[in-house]
Amino acid sequence: MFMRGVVLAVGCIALVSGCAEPPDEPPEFEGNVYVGRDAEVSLVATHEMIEAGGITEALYTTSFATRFQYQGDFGWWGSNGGYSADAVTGRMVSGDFNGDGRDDIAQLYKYGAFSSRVHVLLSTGTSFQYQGDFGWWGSNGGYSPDAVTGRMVSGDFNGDGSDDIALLYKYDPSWSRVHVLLAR
Ligand SMILES: [Ca+2]
Ligand SMILES: [Ca+2]
Repeated sequence: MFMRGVVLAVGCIALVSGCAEPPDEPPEFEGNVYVGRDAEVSLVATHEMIEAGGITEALYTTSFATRFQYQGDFGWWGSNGGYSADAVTGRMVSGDFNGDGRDDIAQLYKYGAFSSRVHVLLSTGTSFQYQGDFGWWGSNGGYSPDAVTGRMVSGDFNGDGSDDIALLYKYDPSWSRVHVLLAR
């Protein structure tokens, strides 16, 4: 009871001393602004003051991208034989699957009607590194890759910092389930 009384008294003093009054000047901007989870946008405050209609405002410049730069025909990864692009049509997603801040690629590769594996291409920032035919997950029987074509997405569904995969699996025209592959 004594502690509660002290807290109430401090609160009253703060109100009497004018805590509710607006500050004379707006707080000065300092530091960085973060957009999304891993994109750091450096705001360069020029403090170039412009006046319009009697209102003075600070002018800011940003470093947002406005174009794409082609990285060459060789690409960041490829296969000259043995890897069918048709086998992953509609089952290719991007996400930061190893949580290093760079988005990667995952492809559910169809080996047969009920045989598939999730191949992963980890980004180094300048190329993709194929993580092998065995992939990060797969099924040799009972799981139809065709049942999730066009219904595969990625996101950090459990909030641990690594993106995961969700697949809406069609069992029949009126029965489906969202299957989840958590990145470990
Ligand atoms: Ca990554
Ligand atoms: Ca996750």
